Amino acid sequence: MEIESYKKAYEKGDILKLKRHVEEDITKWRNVPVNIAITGNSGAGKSSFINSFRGLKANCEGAAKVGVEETTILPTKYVHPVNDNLALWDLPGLGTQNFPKRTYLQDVKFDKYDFFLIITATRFTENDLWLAKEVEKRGKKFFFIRSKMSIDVQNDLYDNPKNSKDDTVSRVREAMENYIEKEELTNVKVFLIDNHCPCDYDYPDFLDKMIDAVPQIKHEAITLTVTHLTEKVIKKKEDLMRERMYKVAICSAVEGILPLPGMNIVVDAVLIQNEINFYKKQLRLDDASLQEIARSMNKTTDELTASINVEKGLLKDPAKILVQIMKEHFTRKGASFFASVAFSIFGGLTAAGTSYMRTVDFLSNSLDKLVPIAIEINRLFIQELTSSTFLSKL
Ligand SMILES: Nc1nc2c(ncn2[C@@H]2O[C@H](COP(=O)(O)OP(=O)(O)OP(=O)(O)O)[C@@H](O)[C@H]2O)c(=O)[nH]1
Ligand SMILES: [Mg+2]
Repeated sequence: MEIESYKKAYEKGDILKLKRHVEEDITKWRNVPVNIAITGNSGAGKSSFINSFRGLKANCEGAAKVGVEETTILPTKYVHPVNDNLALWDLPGLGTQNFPKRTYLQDVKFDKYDFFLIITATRFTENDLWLAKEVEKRGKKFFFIRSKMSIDVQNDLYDNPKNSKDDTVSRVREAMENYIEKEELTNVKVFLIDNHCPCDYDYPDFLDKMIDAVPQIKHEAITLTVTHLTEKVIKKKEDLMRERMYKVAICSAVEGILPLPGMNIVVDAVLIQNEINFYKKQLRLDDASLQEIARSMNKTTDELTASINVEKGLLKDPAKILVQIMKEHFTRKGASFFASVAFSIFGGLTAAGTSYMRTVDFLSNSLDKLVPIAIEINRLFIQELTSSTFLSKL
C-alpha cells in the first residue's frame, strides 16, 4: 500500500490519481486477510471459540490453548483453514490482574483489528458494553456471541424443570436483544452458541453470516484506512491555516490603529472574507473543487452537499458568511482564549486589540465549521470511490 502516494495525490487534489492508486491497491488488498479480534471477559470461551470455528478440539495439534484458569496471555493469530481471508486473533481476557481495563486496549493493540467478536458467557457485563463502545468509537463493527449455551440450558432445567431447551434459548435471546436496544447499540447481531456443540443453537447461522460479512468487512477496512490517510492531510492543512490566522489578524489590528471611525470593521470584513475563501480552496470546499468531487461521484454539487450530515451553512453564498459569523460572534458569551493573546500583544491599544480579537475569533470560528465539512465530504468521497472499485472487482 503506497501510503505516501495517497497523501501526495490528495494533497494536490489529484482525484484521478487517487482513484488509480485505490484501484491498484484493491487488487492487492483482496489477498490480505481481515483481522478479526475475539475479545471479551476472561474465561468467556474465546480460545474455545477459535477452536470450534476452525473445526478443532482443544486437544488437537495447532489448537488454541483453553482452560478453566486464565489461559491466553498474548494475542495469537490463527488463520481459518478453509477461508484464508480470515485471520482470527485470540486475545487475552479482559479484567484480570494481568489485563486490567485501564491498559487492555494498548496491551492487545485494539486499533489494528478490522472486526470484533465480543464473547460473553453470561448475561452482558459492563466490560462487554465498554468493549462494544470502544469498537464503535473506532468506526468499526462487531457481533456479540453468547457462548456456553448448553450450560444455560442445563442450569435452567435444574431451576425450572418444566422449561424446554427452546424456552431457555428464547428467553436468553430476548434478554440480550432488550439489552442491546436499551444501550442503543445500532445494528448489532447476537448469536447464541455453544463451542462444544458447533452444529447446534445459532452456530451454523453464525458461520454463514460471518462468511457473507467478509467482503463487507474488508471494504470497510479499506475505506477506513484511506479515509484516515486523507484526513491527515486535512488536519495538517488546518494546522497551517490556524498558524496563519494570527498573521492575518495582526494585519487587521494594525489597520485598527488608524483613527478612522468605523474603518477597521470594514477592513476586517474584507480580510476575513478573503481568508475564508482561501480556507475553502485549501479544504477543497470552493465551488470548482466541490463540482469536481461531485462529478467523480456521479452526483451534482447539490446532491453532494445534501448528503452531508454536519452543519454546512458556510458552504452557502459567501456574502452571507460574515453576517452569520457576526451574529454568532455577538451572541456568544464568555471571555475568549484569544482575548488574552490579543491583550498580551496589544496592551493598551484598544482599537487594535479589539480588531485583533474579532478577526482571530471570526476566522477560528469559520475554520471550526469548515473542517468537519471537509472531513465529511472526504469520507463520502472515499466510501464511494472504494465501493465502486471494490465491488466491481469482486
Ligand atoms: N460448556 C461449554 N464450555 C465452554 C464453552 N466455551 C468455553 N468453555 C469452557 O470454558 C473454559 C474457558 O474457556 P477458554 O476458551 O479457555 O476461555 P478464554 O475466554 O479463552 O479464557 P482466557 O484466555 O483465560 O481469557 C474452558 O474450560 C472451556 O472448555 C462453551 O461454549 N460451552
Ligand atoms: Mg483464551
